[in-house]
Amino acid sequence: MDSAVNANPPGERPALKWTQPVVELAGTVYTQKELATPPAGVQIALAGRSNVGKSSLLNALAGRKQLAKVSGTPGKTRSVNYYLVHPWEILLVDLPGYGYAKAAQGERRQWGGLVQTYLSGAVKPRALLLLLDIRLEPQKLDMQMATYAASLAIPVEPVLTKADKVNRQQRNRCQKTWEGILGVAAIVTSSRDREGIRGLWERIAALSGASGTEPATAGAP
Ligand SMILES: Nc1nc2c(ncn2[C@@H]2O[C@H](COP(=O)(O)OP(=O)(O)O)[C@@H](O)[C@H]2O)c(=O)[nH]1
Ligand SMILES: [Mg+2]
Repeated sequence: MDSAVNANPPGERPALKWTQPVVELAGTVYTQKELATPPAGVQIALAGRSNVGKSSLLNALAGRKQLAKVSGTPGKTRSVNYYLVHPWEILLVDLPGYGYAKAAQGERRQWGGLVQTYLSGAVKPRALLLLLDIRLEPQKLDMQMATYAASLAIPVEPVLTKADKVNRQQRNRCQKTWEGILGVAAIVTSSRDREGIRGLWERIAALSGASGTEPATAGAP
């Protein structure tokens, strides 16, 4: 047999090259009514307490400074933002942050309505990235969020934020705690240092069924 026809013999796969996905804001919705007809397609949701660093993480993922607004005054965003990821054509769905102590009753009800409508809706996300501040012990609202997603059969992926703010020992302890609670290894990130950002993209790709890599073309750097 002519070996030349065997283009890709075992052990000689082409090297895989990472390409930074491009992220763009595809839409923002403020009401449950608008959420009732969600866009179709593969979706990965992000949730976390207000001020956990969700906007910063989205910006770090996108490699852009101002895709999502980083807030000095937490608790201001009461919307669901859809971010389209190229070239995988999946959506990152940014859910409003919870647990802002000064939020008015009506605001909390609106938050609950949006999150519940989205998560229990017709287009379920493949996974919920649950953002957790690496400096904090598990909070009641985080546990409730995780339990709620699990009750809807949505896999919960713990993503620890602000890793630059703790030492090795604190980081390990937080990782172990969440792995014990959720049974999944937590991804450690820092938007400031960009630690874990590529790893998070790879996790997102795996969860959504996108490969995240493409064969390196000859002569590519
Ligand atoms: N040191 C550090 N600060 C962060 C990091 N991520 C976010 N922050 C800060 O935490 C605050 C809240 O961030 P933001 O992204 O607006 O949080 P959000 O409310 O969850 O969207 C801001 O002051 C950010 O600068 C990080 O990785 N490291
Ligand atoms: Mg934000």
